[in-house]
Amino acid sequence: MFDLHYWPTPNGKKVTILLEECGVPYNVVKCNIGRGDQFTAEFLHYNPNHRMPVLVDHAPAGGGAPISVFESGAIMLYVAEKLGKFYPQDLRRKTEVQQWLIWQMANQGPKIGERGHFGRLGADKGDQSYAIRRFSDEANRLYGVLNNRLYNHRYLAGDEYSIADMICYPWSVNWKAQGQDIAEFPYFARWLNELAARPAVVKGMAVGADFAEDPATLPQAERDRRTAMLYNQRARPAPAGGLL
Ligand SMILES: N[C@@H](CCC(=O)N[C@@H](CS)C(=O)NCC(=O)O)C(=O)O
Repeated sequence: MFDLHYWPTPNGKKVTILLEECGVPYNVVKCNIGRGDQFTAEFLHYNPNHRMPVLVDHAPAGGGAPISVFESGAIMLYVAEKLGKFYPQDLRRKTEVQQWLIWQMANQGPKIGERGHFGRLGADKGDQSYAIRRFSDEANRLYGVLNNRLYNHRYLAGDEYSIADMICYPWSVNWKAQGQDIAEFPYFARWLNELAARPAVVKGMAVGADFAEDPATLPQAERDRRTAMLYNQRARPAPAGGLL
């Protein structure tokens, strides 16, 4: 059985899509990143990078203690390899999947994430026009990369639907909020529509839809605490007594 430490964001939904596609049971452990659950001692033990998702496999291949995995890309590879699904193992097809999966982790996620960050900032944080233009352009470039790949391939890794598609999908659905015009990317639109119609994608995207909190219901002191915690994060000090 898998435990998935999860909050309904694009990085979390990559994994729920895969688990739904595989049809395996899993237990969602709420990791409320607005409240700061990613900084608890238990969570930091799983992920020193204090970011969700984290997967804990209580029945790893070969037995023994549970295995925990952080970084959504590593989780996708772990699950797909364990279950032997959506991740072909012959050299050429495996390499195609890996390069598109790592493309997502190194490009689409970070750049579109920054587009969202600067786009959400209020006027009290100063003029964000350069940052918004910079990351809107990057998002546009990346949609173009997807579009050009999908021009003559049905799926990102070729003819077969794989974890490369699943990892990109949740970061692709909000093109409008990212200032993009989907009419510019017809091959991407064909792929997006096909994935959107898959029942497991619909189910995976909906996990945690009822988790949302209305910040307006929180006391002002708690809202201030959350803002201070989420913005301007800097290095956490290492405990004393380590290897020097
Ligand atoms: N590269 C990481 C990114 C994970 C990540 O950024 N998670 C966000 C939510 S989408 C998070 O936990 N944020 C908590 C915070 O900002 O403190 C992955 O793909 O797993």
